[in-house]
This record gives sequence, structure tokens and C-alpha cells, in this order.
Amino acid sequence: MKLTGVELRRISLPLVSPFRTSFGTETTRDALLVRVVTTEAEGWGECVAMAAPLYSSEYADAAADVLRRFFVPALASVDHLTAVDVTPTLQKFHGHRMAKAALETAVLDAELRAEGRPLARELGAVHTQVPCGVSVGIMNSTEELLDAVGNYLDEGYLRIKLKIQPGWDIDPVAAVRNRFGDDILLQVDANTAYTVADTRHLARLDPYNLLLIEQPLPEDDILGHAQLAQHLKTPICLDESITSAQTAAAAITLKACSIINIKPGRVGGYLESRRIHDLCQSHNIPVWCGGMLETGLGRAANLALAALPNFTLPGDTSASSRYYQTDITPPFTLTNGHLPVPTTPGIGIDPLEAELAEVTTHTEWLKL
Ligand code: OSB
Ligand code: MG
Repeated sequence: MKLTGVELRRISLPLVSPFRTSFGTETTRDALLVRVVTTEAEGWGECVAMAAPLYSSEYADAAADVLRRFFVPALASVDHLTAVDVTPTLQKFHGHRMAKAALETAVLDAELRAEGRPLARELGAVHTQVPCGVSVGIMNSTEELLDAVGNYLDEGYLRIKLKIQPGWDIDPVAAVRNRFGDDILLQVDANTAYTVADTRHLARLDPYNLLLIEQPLPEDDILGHAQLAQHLKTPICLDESITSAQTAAAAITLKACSIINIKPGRVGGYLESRRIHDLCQSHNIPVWCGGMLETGLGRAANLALAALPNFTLPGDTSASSRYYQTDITPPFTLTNGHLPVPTTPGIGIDPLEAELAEVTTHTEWLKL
């Protein structure tokens, strides 16, 4: 395969309701899509960087810039391009994993389409559908939260994740347990909002039998998580801190976490995600598939990954309707709390032309 052109497309999709976390409130998803054109086939990759660098240092405009300036020109000079060449070719460029992931995914999609192989089979999937959880944002009141959780449970979601921050943590968890009982699978995500000084406060979550607490401390504070883990009964899961198989290995060895959230964008792509999956499996560390408010394009690929054997906890792979009134692909809909793993070649889904055009704010063709 040889790259012949790349399209960078910016879209702006309104969310069905504002999504509030400890780092900010999202009302629209401004995303970057990468379409590669090769001598064999075309492929799509969704870049999960958000509009502002609030979740990680990456943001959509920077991803577009580094792709245009450095990554695409570097790949354009590779003669027999396959997806496994992308990471080594871009190795000399530090960071920008979300941008790298989008480009690698687009190349992988093109390669698999050309060969007629579905991504799920390529990665080693063992399931045809995956159990789904839902991430519930910080609300203005407990009543509003209980309504939202009740609606998601009615829709069939198999696990509830509550976003927490100082001032919105113990009470909302207690209220949800009170209303919906001890049997629902419940976990929390702090998005780095605490410090080790909050250890005794976070231990107050212990009686609520949570599946896990996700990323309580800052991204770089692996040691802090290891210390915190010694004082909590609630298992610690890392999200932001896990940027590669290497950082995952360090976190596991240092006992900073006992569960890992794998987000392909954060770790540089689906191939690195599989390495982390395999590493965790060999250390008996369960994993689950995180989300970044993806459109159907990113969701399709995440579902393929989530079908691997060590994804033993429901992920943030929710139905399209949890995010968008109108998605840019045919929507993914929940059946008994599960979403189907795509079975057609590549990522297994195509954008709907009219729907995509409707939300496109900018298109740039990088001629090689
Ligand atoms: O921390 O998991 C997170 C969304 C955007 C950025 C970070 C996170 C999230 C979510 C929602 O929790 C995941 C999803 O439903 O896509
Ligand atoms: Mg998280």
C-alpha cells in the first residue's frame, strides 16, 4: 500500500445533554476525522482529542497541525505501507498519541478493507457483542442524577459510572446505592480531581462496594496511586496515567492500580491497546474499554477491541443515542445492554454522507 492523500475533516456534533466532569462541561463534540486514501483502499480514523487540552495535553487543532506538518509527510514516504509501520515511522516524534492513533487507525482500516478482514478478527476478538456501561456526568442536583441513572438503567445499561469531584462524591454515590440497591454495578471516575491528602475522604467510598475508582490522582502521580491503593478497599483503575504498554507495566508492578481502562486514542492506537490488553491478561489485571464521546466511527473500532477476552468489565461503549441525536454513521443501538461487534471489513462501518456533510465545519485535503 502507498498513501496517496489524506483528508482532515473537522466536525461539530451537538451532545443530547451537557456532559460535566471535574475538568469541564461539554455541550458539543468538536472532533477531527482522518480519511486516508491509498493505492488499495480508503480508511477512516477518529481522533479523540477534545477541543481544549483539559483531559490530556492534546487538543484537536494541535492534532490536525502535527498530522499535517509531520506525521502525514513522514508516512507519505513509506513505500510498502501497512498499519504496523505507522508507530515505528512516527516514533521519533514525541507524544501526540491521539493524533498518531487516528492516523494508524485510518491506515489499518484501509489495509483491512483491502484484504477483506474485520478489525475484531484482526485483534483477536472472542465475542460477537459486548456488555455496555454508561458514564454519567456531574449534575446540578441529586434528584437530577437519580433521574438520569434511572433512565439509563431502564434503557438496559449494565453498569453505571458516576463522574465525581470534591463536593460531588460520597453523597451522590450513597444516593444512587440507596435508590437502586446493592446489585447494580457501580463505579466512579474522578479525572484526577484529588490528591493523596484526600486519602481518608476517598476511603469513605469503601462501604458502597464500588467496582472501582478511576483516576483519582493526577496523571503523573503513579506513586501516589500506589500509596492510595494501600488505604482503600475500592480497587483503583487508571485512565489518564496509562499512555502505553510501558506505563501500564510500571503501574502494575508498582501496584498503582488493579484494573486498567484502555482508550485506544490515549495510548496511540489499537495495536498498542492490544499489547496493553495482553500485558494485563498475563498479570490478571482486568481491563475495560473507555470512551471519548466517539462518533460511530470511533465507536465501531472500540467495540472490536472490547470483544477481546480480557475485557471482562463493561466499558463506556454506550449506544449512539446516549451522545447524539443524529450520528454520522448508522447508529449503534443497545440490545439487552449489549452492542454488536461490527463484522464487515476494517472498522466495519462507513459514514453517512449527508449526515457527515451536515456537521462538517472544515475539510482539508493533504496532497502528497
Ligand atoms: O475520563 O473516561 C473519561 C469522556 C471524555 C473524556 C474522558 C472521559 C470521558 C467519559 C465518557 O467518561 C466516556 C464515553 O462515554 O465516551
Ligand atoms: Mg476516565
